[in-house]
Parts: sequence; C-alpha cells; structure tokens
Amino acid sequence: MSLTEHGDTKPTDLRRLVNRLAREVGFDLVAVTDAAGFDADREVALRRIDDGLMDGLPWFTKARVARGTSPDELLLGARSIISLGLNYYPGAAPTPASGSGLVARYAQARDYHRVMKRRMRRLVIALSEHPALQQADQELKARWYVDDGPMLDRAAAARAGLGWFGKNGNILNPTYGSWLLLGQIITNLQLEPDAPLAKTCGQCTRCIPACPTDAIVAPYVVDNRRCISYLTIEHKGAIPRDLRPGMGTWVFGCDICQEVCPVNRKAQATSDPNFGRRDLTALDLIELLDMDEAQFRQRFAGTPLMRAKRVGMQRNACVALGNLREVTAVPALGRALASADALVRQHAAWALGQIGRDEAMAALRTAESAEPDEDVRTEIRLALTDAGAA
Ligand code: B12
Ligand code: SF4
Ligand code: SF4
Repeated sequence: MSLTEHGDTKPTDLRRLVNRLAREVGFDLVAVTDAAGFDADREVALRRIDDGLMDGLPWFTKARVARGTSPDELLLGARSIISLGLNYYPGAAPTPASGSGLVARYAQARDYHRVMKRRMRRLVIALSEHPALQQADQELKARWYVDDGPMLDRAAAARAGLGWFGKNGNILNPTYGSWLLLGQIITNLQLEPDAPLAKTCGQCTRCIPACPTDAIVAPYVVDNRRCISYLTIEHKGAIPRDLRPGMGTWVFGCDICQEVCPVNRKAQATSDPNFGRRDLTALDLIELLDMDEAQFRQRFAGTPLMRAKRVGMQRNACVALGNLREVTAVPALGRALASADALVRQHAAWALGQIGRDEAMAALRTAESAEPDEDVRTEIRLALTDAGAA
C-alpha cells in the first residue's frame, strides 16, 4: 500500500502532521513544494557561474548546481520537499561600543547547521515513528539539507511559499522578514504542496544603493566577489584594496541590505536561546587581534565564527581598525606587523596606512626593512604612501 492510499495518510492529514511536528521540534515556518526539478533556477545559477558572479567559491560547481536542482537525484522516489525556516532575529541590539567589530546576526549564535540538522533529524524520526505512517507499511525515505548541501535553499523556499525573493537576494517572509535560516527535507511522502506567495518587493529598491561594496549588481543578483559576507568569511587570501574601505567594521558577515529593508522593520524577535548571543554582537578588535590560536578557539568554538579561522578574523579586524582610523589602535597594529601570518601583517600595514600619523609611519618604517614577504613589503610601501597623503 502506498503512503497516500492509506486512510490516515491522505496528503492533507500528512500535511497537518508535518506542520505540527515541524513546530514541535523548533521550526518557525514550514511549507511544502513538490519534488519537480528547479529548472529555471538551475539555468540562473549556471549563468551566474559563467558570468563569474560566484567566483571565489570553488565548491559551487556546475555539477553541484545540476545535482542540487534535481531532487530525484538526491533521493530516489522523491515526491515532496518540506521547506523549513528558523527565525534568528535577536531583536534590537544596544549600539556597539566604538572600536568594535560587527558580526552578522545569524552568526551571533551556536553553529546553526548543527542546531537545524538536529531538529530536522528529530522531525524525520517523529514522522517515521508516527502510527499513521507505520500503518501504511511503507518505509519513509528522507534526506535533509541546510546551507552546506547542494540544494538552492532559497529557490526551494520561494517555490514552497515560505517567503519571496527580495531584490537583495534574500527570502523575505511577512512575519519574520529575511532573518530566517532555511533548510529542506526531501521525502518520498506525497504531501499537499503550498503555492508560492504572490508578494514581491514592489517598487522598493532600497537595499541596492545601501550595499557599501556595490555587490547587488542588479535586482536579485549578488556578485559574490564583492559581498562583505564572502570577503569576511569565505575568502581566504588578501582582501582587494578597493573593497576594504566599504567593509566598514564588519568582521564576520554583513547585514546592511537586511537592516535597510522595510519588511524587516516589524520582524519578530526569536526566543530561541541558540541565537542572540550578546557576547558575539560586537567584538573588541584589539582583543581579537592579540588572540593566539588557543584563545581564539576557547572564545569561538561551536559558533559560526570558526569558519573564518583566527587568521581570517585577524585580517578582518585589521581592515575594521583601518576604517575606524583611531590612533589608539597603532600599538596593536604594530604588534600585528610582527605576526607569524603574512596575511595579518599585510592587512595591519594597510590599516596603519589608513590611520596615518607619525606613530603609524614609524611602525611601518621599522617593519619594512625586516619584512621577508614580498606581498607584505609592497603593502607596507603602499601604506607609507597612504599615510603620507593622510
Ligand atoms: C553561496 C552562498 C552565499 C554567498 C553568495 C550569495 C549568493 N547570492 O548566492 C555569500 C557568501 C556572499 C552569501 C552571503 C549571505 N548569505 Co548565503 N548562502 C549561500 C548558499 C550556500 C548558496 C547560495 C546560492 O545557491 N547562490 C546561487 C544563486 C544563483 O542563488 P540566488 O542568489 O538565490 O539566486 C536566485 C535569485 O536570484 C532568483 N532570481 C533570479 N532572477 C530573479 C528575478 C525575479 C523577479 C525573482 C523573484 C527571483 C529571481 O533565482 C536565482 C536562483 O534561484 C546558500 C545555502 C544554499 N545551499 O542554498 C546560503 C544562503 C543563501 N545564505 C544565507 C544567508 C543568511 C546569507 C547572508 C545574509 C549572511 C550574512 N548576514 O552575512 C548573506 C546575504 C548576502 C546576500 N545579499 O545574498 C541564507 C539565506 C536565508 C534567506 N532568508 O534568504 C542561506 C539560504 C543559508 C541558509 N540555509 O539559511 N551566501
Ligand atoms: S550582505 Fe552586505 S555586502 Fe553583501 S550584498 Fe548585502 S549589503 Fe552588500
Ligand atoms: S529593501 Fe526593498 S527591494 Fe530590498 S529586499 Fe527589502 S523590500 Fe525588497
């Protein structure tokens, strides 16, 4: 007997069950779409790769897009996709102390992959153990993905009607705005699908000019290489000099295109204790710059910040300090010029160049003669020119 032919497992009954269980395990939103291929989204994603807009993410390959937009390749016999949303909005935060580095709200939290995957697993187990399904005498098949899987999470959420595509690329929901993390369960269950929402951004374009690095190159199109989120988290090397000033004091991710979004004004704050960690709202940049590996791990283990690694975070701290241009940061940046990591030395040099002043020039000149790395030496020379001009 098929799962849908049994009296207690009609698509509508199952839908109610899925909705109830999803909320019980801790999701704020649940919607369903069928398991047809995401053909139009696949074409868009492949074109983005061809246009170089996904450059910098070597794992975002055409093969991955092809697989991720073909649910039946991910799960044999796939019939439905349960799209899940988790509200992470911590509410209005106190204004960070001057001299702090900003962390995107989604990362002021425990690692959400773990949080969401655990809940999805509980949901699948609860479903499979439910008497309604057990009577149907058919094995429930399911696979679940959050972020790091090949699926296009936003395309699935949009088709399921969980939200709509904003011009900043994010999925917006009338209740939670865009402060949502997304995940999917692909299953062999035949579930009543939802319709996509009929909402759009209308005439609003506010997020596009608000992006300080001009990463939203057209409505719905983000150039990965220019996005602060990419630059601070995923990018491993030197940050292009022309993008550094636009990064302001963001040291992990960026929320600007969401902060300016009018849909987010009425967003409900979460009560989930995994999110809204006040100790991660704004980081002391000098403390971050002075951390050794053990201190870094002790402070950030189990949080998304680990992804950028200590060296990446210290690089970002240098950029933020350069943008703040406070002379009080010169001693710490001087110490960073002696870091074992060339990447940190390179960005410390840039920061000192932005601050200017005699103290910064002196630190740069001392470092120049002893610097073994050619890239860092070049950066020091450019910084001395910047500092002179400042
Ligand atoms: C790679 C990636 C990034 C990259 C590249 C971003 C990008 N634009 O692709 C970087 C590192 C920059 C990034 C940044 C962020 N990310 Co990210 N990221 C991803 C990831 C892993 C893949 C995204 C992807 O497939 N991109 C490919 C392109 C083609 O997809 P797309 O941008 O959605 O494109 C669609 C639209 O353009 C639409 N479209 C095209 N034309 C038109 C026209 C109209 C009229 C309409 C309506 C739609 C439309 O069709 C396209 C295909 O579906 C997903 C997780 C996942 N597995 O899906 C998370 C994900 C998208 N990221 C997420 C988050 C939270 C963020 C940040 C907010 C984090 C932060 N605060 O720093 C920023 C937001 C930046 C931004 N404005 O987009 C969430 C989004 C949640 C939400 N509510 O939408 C996701 C889904 C992770 C998750 N599981 O929760 N991210
Ligand atoms: S996350 Fe920041 S850098 Fe990226 S598109 Fe939005 S405003 Fe621009
Ligand atoms: S700021 Fe305006 S255009 Fe941008 S996502 Fe929000 S509603 Fe859409």
